[in-house]
Amino acid sequence: MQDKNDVRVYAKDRRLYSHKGAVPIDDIISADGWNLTRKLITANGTMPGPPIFMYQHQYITIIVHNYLVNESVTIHWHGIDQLEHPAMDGVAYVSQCPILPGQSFNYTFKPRFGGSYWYHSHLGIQRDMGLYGAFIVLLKGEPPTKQHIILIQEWNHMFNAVELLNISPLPQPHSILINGRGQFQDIRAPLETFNFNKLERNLFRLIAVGSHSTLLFSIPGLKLIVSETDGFEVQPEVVDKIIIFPAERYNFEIDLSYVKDEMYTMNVRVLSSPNLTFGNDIGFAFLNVVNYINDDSLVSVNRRIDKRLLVLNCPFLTYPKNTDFTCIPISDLKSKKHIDNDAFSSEHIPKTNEKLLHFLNFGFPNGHSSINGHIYHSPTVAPLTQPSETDTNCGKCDDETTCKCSYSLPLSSGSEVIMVLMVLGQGATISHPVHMHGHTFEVLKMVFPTVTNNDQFVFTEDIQCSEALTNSQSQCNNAKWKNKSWNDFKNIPGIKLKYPLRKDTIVVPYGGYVIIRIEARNPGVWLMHCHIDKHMIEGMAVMLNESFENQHKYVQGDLPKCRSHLKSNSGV
Ligand SMILES: [Cu+2]
Repeated sequence: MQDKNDVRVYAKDRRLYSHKGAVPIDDIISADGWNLTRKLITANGTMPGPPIFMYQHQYITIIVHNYLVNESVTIHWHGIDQLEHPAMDGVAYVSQCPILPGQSFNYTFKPRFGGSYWYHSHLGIQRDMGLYGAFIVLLKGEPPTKQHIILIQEWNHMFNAVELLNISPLPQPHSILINGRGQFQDIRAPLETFNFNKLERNLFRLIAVGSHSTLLFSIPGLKLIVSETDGFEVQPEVVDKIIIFPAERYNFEIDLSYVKDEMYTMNVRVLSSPNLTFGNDIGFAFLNVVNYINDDSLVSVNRRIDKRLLVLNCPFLTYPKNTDFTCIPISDLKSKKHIDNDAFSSEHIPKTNEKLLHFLNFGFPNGHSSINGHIYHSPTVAPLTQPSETDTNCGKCDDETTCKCSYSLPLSSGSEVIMVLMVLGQGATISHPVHMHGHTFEVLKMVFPTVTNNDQFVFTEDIQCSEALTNSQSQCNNAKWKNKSWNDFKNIPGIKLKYPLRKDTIVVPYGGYVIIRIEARNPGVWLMHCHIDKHMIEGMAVMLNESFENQHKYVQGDLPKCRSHLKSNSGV
């Protein structure tokens, strides 16, 4: 560590010092206290960047100035669906051209739903270098609430995060940071402390901002009442631990009946895919209870009666190699209220009778990071603003052949779109956290692999990958339902059309699938991708080209254009 004048700083007893004496901990990005430096890219000089708070239904303008000398940048507002504002989505070479060094970009948009969101760079691997922060949309009329933002991420000591792209498999992190602070081994670096006042309403907003690790979060001794995920309220669920995949968010309150007058720790550990085996906790923060009162009447909701530990969001139903975890799949959560799809749609884009069904398989057929065998190749223009210059030809891909191209799925205006997201076939290795831009989607059903007594995963057989090959032999690039009647999703047993969960990032279980639904009534080009940075950069992405004929109505004409220049001007 070093200060702004390059003076060496070290951590001791949760404080920071240089040879001149004590250093204010807010002046230094101390991370996990490790002695050497790392290259960071930050917003306004801090990691995390400054939190942004606003109320729903307000317009917000954020002007991003790129003061970097060597790098372009964009900022994505993760979870904001940018209805009728597709050019504000902040995805380089999809919704806009990168902001070049010295240039600026005005992001103006209007979030409609209160909730926990976050912002991050959507170019290269800058998010892993520190370019992220919380983006909180408050509900109008919300009771006074103490807001606690918990940004968690894994932390590695390589000087430049770009090195992550050259390492396979991805390395185990050295530590986990909570709001930019953690501890490496026995270095007692400063940690984040949350002051919990029992006399106030306290809302915790857990946001996974890391690059690739699946994390297990808990506050030992306390029960967490989960009330929201990805910006949408759910019927409260009391759990002991939350599994959180990159880019997911969970809001929770603490069941007050368990709170004693003491200092608690928040603990985070890494789960190794696909079995989610774990080692010790390597991420920590303090929860300091103030204004303690002893009141046994403070039980907030009915709890499941279970002596085992309740773990939310397992990508399977039975936890392998573990006897005291009871899994609560995320699909067990129900939305708190029914929200009609019209609320997520442009009123200018009428619903049609067209129904689309897409199977999307996330994996590594023949080792290639891809969706349906399409290794995503980023265009060198922004397809939203330069559609005629975008080449989305994927003609060389077929059922059992991977190819590299700018994979794009047309979603016709007003159609109802069912997607079956899956991890099957010969390229299935782990579960993938999949994020859709431009929408939140309804989660209609999740199907998990069966975990046998000796911890083998038996994959679902609901889906047929190929006519000629078995599912495990096939790349599964062109899947279909085994039972043809399921092509009408209403015939699928267990489909949840009442109070379905709404999310923008969901784990697609290794050996299973997720059925989601959207209506194609938000014109734009929206990226859908695995939120493990390395997987996305290597090709696990697809553009949703939604309501193409209407896109130009929502794209201002004066947005910058970008392209390569390859022709010779000299006529040679
Ligand atoms: Cu992935």
